[in-house]
Amino acid sequence: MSYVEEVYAGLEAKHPNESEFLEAAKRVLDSLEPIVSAHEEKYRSTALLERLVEPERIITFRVPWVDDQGKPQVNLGYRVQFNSAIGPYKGGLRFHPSVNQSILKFLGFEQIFKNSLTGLPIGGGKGGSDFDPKGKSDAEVMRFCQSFMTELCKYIGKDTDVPAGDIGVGGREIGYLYGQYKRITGLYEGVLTGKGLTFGGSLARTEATGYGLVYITNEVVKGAGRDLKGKTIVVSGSGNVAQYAIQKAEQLGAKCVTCSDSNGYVYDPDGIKLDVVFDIKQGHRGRIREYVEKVPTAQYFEGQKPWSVPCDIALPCATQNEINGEDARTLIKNGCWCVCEGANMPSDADAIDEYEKAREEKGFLFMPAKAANAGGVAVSALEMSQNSERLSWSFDEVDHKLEDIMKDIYSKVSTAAKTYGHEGDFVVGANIAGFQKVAEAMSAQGLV
Ligand code: NDP
Ligand code: 2IT
Repeated sequence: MSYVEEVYAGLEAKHPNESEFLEAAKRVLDSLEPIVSAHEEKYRSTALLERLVEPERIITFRVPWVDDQGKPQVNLGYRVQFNSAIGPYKGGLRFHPSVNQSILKFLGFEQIFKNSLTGLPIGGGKGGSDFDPKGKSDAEVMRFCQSFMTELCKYIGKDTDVPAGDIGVGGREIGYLYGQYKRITGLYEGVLTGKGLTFGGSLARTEATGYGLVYITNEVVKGAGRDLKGKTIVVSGSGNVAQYAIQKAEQLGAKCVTCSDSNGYVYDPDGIKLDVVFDIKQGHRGRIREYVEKVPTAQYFEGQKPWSVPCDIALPCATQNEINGEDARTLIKNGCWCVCEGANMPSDADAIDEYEKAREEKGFLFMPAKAANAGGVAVSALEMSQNSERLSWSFDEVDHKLEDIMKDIYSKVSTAAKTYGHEGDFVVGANIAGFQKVAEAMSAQGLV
């Protein structure tokens, strides 16, 4: 057994029920084989990989709150502080009924390498709750957020752990969380990112993940001698990431023909009209099926995912494991030649095997989440810088920095893949390039 296989076997034995976390860890460990075998003695002698796969700490707590009927409710709250070798823990909070420790460990683990790829000084963390904001009143969401922060505030701070948004946590939730943090601690500090523009938020943070995804997609496409202009794109999701991916793709001359939510997807052959999506999702937190009421030439498919729609490029922007092997085969059969991941781990292991086969056969392009969606956390780190210097930068300044960071990530990922004998394999490239800085910092800091 190789060192990475040993570490994975140990992890599987210790956490047999954490399927999402094991899936993410396996993919990373497998990719690291070329770099680990080159430094095996050093890594083994400091138990580097054994430490890398265990969070520094996990905080779990109950979140009691009262609903609008006066009935007490209890949810679970978590913060996984995974790795602080290169900076304070940084990563989003997810509020969704599916949230559990395995999902947050997978997200926190991915975040370590993603944050390293940005080149900025941020460690890896993730948190959240099984609370479902869907269908709750603003007052209920506020009471929940206040209760969640009453406990979480003991463990976070601008130099220790800086949460942000993720699924189910947007501007509204960050506002309530920030207000409660300030009220309890008395500190007006950059403890959260994704804040409103009137209380320390950064311009372009709202757009950053979607824009960054399209900036790197543009690099991937150009790297293969192609052009984004005139290309047909299939997008899943209709939340923060999907909305701004659609906006930037259109600005760069591509046409996005789908978007979705957990109930179904819409197909608009003329190109998704973003003002309609904004109106539904930002205007009244509605369902995407309403799109066809406003745009009768579009079609709605209840209970389905958009992967059977012919396209050049797919940008999955909803959730983990939303593309399985069969979906990947369908995409490729219908002409898709590029997938860049806006969501975290949207492609399951079988889907990635399909991309890999298609890459060898016909140059299929695949950029995994930890590189492709790093623009959000990168601009979060820029928000932390602005908060520290008590200044705010212009939209263009932040947007240009974001574009440069995404270009730099593309370059790091493709160079690492090539250096370690896997040219064009961006999964290996992203994992190795993200790992290098963290491994060096962990080695330098001793057995901690
Ligand atoms: P939002 O809550 O704004 O939107 C999520 C979207 O995905 C909604 O359309 C939602 O539909 C859909 N969705 C969520 N869960 C499921 C599910 N189980 N099945 C089908 N559809 C689902 O979240 P974001 O846009 O912020 O996040 C989307 C993805 O991007 C996540 O994987 C997140 O981790 C990742 N990401 C987000 C970043 C950010 O800055 N926000 C940064 C990097 C990655 P519905 O409303 O019906 O639930
Ligand atoms: O998955 C992610 O990178 C995020 N949800 C953003 C995290 C952040 O701290 O901005």
